[in-house]
Amino acid sequence: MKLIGMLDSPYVRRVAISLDLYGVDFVHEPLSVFRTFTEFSRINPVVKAPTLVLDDGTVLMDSSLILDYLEALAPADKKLLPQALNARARDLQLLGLALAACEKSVQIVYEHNLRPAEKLHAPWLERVTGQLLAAFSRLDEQLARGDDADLNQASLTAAVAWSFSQFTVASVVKAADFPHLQRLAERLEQHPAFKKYPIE
Ligand SMILES: N[C@@H](CCC(=O)N[C@@H](CS)C(=O)NCC(=O)O)C(=O)O
Repeated sequence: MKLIGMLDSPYVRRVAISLDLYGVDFVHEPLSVFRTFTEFSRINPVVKAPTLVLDDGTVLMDSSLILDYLEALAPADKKLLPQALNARARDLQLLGLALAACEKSVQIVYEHNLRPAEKLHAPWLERVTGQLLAAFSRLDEQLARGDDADLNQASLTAAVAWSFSQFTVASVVKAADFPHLQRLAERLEQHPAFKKYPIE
């Protein structure tokens, strides 16, 4: 398998860390959706990171769809989502919040980096910032019930989303306001799978 995309994408990073935890052999090709657009488009014409190319040539995209495939592939003792319905619903709730936080962080980054300064749209930025803070607030509240959570898909994605926000939009997302997320990420960033696939 080949994972295409750079680790400065939280979506690519959650897939890379998950692949490592599942124990799946893969090659990482850190192509940029911006700087190496043409090379990326030869693998996936839609140019979305992450892209996962399976050994039979099937091209998957969207981190959650890729992880759906990998979770199905994983043996019972390596699965990262709970099988029990209640526990699964709780983890999917956390994942929804973490992924919304990733999306809103990325939108803020794109608004600042891809648009000419005079074309920044303040009401849009304000809306997205409010959504981002709402997602992290709910996530932090949920984690308050147990930020000693095991390493699983929900906790790893929450930590990846948090670290990404601190890497890109820390002036908007103040670490002191989200102590449980900060603690969770500090702990999981020490795990070998996180260290192997750092934000860069
Ligand atoms: N929902 C998607 C989001 C992926 C995404 O937006 N990735 C960004 C990089 S962080 C990307 O491909 N950007 C290029 C583009 O959208 O044109 C996922 O979970 O994989």
